[in-house]
Parts: sequence; structure tokens; C-alpha cells
Amino acid sequence: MKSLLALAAYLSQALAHYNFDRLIVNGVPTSPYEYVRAPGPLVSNSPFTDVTHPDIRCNSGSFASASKTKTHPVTAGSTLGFTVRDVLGHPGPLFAYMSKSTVANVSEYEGEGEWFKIYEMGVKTYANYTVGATWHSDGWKSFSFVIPMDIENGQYLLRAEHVAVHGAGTVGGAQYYVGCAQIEVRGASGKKAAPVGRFPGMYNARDPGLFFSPYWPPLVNYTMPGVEVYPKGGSFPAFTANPSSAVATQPLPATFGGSKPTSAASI
Ligand SMILES: *[C@@H]1O[C@H](CO)[C@@H](O)[C@H](O)[C@H]1NC(C)=O
Ligand SMILES: *[C@@H]1O[C@H](CO)[C@@H](O)[C@H](O)[C@H]1NC(C)=O
Ligand SMILES: *[C@@H]1O[C@H](CO)[C@@H](O)[C@H](O)[C@H]1NC(C)=O
Ligand SMILES: [Cu+2]
Repeated sequence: MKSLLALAAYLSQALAHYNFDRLIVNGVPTSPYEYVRAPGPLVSNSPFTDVTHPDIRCNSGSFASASKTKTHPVTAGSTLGFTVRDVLGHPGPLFAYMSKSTVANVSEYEGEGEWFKIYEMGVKTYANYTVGATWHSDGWKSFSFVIPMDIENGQYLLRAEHVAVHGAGTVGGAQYYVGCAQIEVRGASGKKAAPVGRFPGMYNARDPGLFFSPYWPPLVNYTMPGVEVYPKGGSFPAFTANPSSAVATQPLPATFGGSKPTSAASI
């Protein structure tokens, strides 16, 4: 009986896993792993948990598929996004980061350079003694954001990350679901994005947003891990200031719904 329960728990955990499979460009989803590096070795859905390991950048073993991954041309200011295989089934914050390739061909870039954050989406409603916290990304099947104008042209890794915090009560218990697309940005202003950090290095397993009690006592504040979103007060700033109104204006790919916050709560 006990082992059956353990198995059931294991299966429900495994089923709750996910990864990012399709890049969405101006509302149009591309093919799975066409522009997103497939995680290895068997397109695993398993979460990554070691913030000190280089694979925190783009998921376990995904560099092996980099040479087979295409690079999508993108005009600065375009709306990009990712679809989720299958659904963001755990609570936690959602991010997008970019890193300009340090080599000419991003297919050969391992992501050891500088990263800046262009999107973050956190708590929707905080908890109290009767109701638990909810997160904007609960149940989302895709998400989208704008590539800033004020960056340098060139080839980049575009990193999607959902941090699942249901196990964050233990050091190292947070789970990192990550994936990287390869893009080439054109038409940008040439300004260098800041602040930047590196992976590993950006996160510490004991950061307040990665090691905390997610359920009890009730969660009444949440500190986003990583650097501040760029551009600060820029063209798409309201995500941190006023998430609900900002996300309502997000263009959503019609066939990959689920990222509309108004409906997320009911999914
Ligand atoms: C970039 O590298 C990949 C893998 O090595 C290769 O298939 C592709 O042709 C290269 N692209 C260019 C523009 O050289
Ligand atoms: C607890 O939070 C829920 C959801 O935000 C809210 O509807 C409810 O009124 C709150 N209860 C108390 C006692 O504050
Ligand atoms: C909430 O705020 C307190 C006081 O500033 C801080 O110590 C704690 O780490 C924060 N919790 C989270 C989850 O960010
Ligand atoms: Cu899971």
C-alpha cells in the first residue's frame, strides 16, 4: 500500500513535469524543437535542480542538439514566446532571459556569457490563513513577451524558465524548467542591456525566492530571483509594476491558449 502510494505520488509528479518546446514568433508557433534546443537525452521532461551546474542555462544535455537547432531572425520589438509541453503544472515564477552569443554562430554558443532578464511573472494573489497563494502562470500552456528595442543586434540564446517552488522549503528543492531558443536580432538600437549575470552564478540555492516555505506560514511576499528586468521602465515594464493589466494586452497565439491570466485561474 505504502509503495503504491509512493508510486502514485511519483507518477503525478512525473506527469506534472514539462518543458518548453516551440518558439512563438509574432503569434505563430514554430515546430517543436525547431528553434528551441531539445533537452537530452530523450527529450526529458525532468526538472533541473542544481543552480551551480552549467546546464541550468538551457536544460540538461541540450547543447548536444544545438547544431540541429535553427536560428530564427527576429526584429527588435517583436513579440516572442514559448509553448509548454504540456502545461505549467507547478506553482512558481516565470522568466525570459537573453544572452548574446560570444561566438559568431549561436549554434556553437554554450551560454557562458552574460544574461539579462526581459520578462518576469510572479505571484497573482498572496496567501492568508484560509487561502493559498496563486501564481499568474498557474496552468499556462504558453507565454509571450516583447524583445526590447534597446539591445545590440546579433545572435542570442533566448531562455524560458519556470521555477517550480512547491519543494522550495528544502535547500535545492526548487525545480528549474528551462529551454533555450536560438534567435538573430535585427533592427535594435545597439544599446547594451544591463544589469547582467551569468549562469551558473545568477542564482544561489538559498536565495529568498528559491528557498522559502511555499505553503506555511502563508506566503505574503515573494522576492524574484535573478537580476532586475530590462529595460527598467521601458516599453514593456508593467509586468513588475502592474502584472494584471500588462498581461491582458499580450497577444496570444490563438491555437495555444492558456496564457490569458483572466482564464488561468479557472484552468
Ligand atoms: C552554424 O553552426 C551550425 C552547426 O555547426 C551549422 O549547421 C550552420 O550551418 C552554421 N551556420 C552558419 C551561418 O554558419
Ligand atoms: C484570503 O485571500 C483570498 C484570496 O486572495 C480572499 O478572497 C479572502 O478574502 C482572504 N481572506 C481574508 C480573511 O483576508
Ligand atoms: C519576505 O520578506 C522577508 C522580509 O524582508 C524576507 O526575509 C523573506 O526572504 C521574503 N520572502 C520571500 C519568499 O521572498
Ligand atoms: Cu513536476
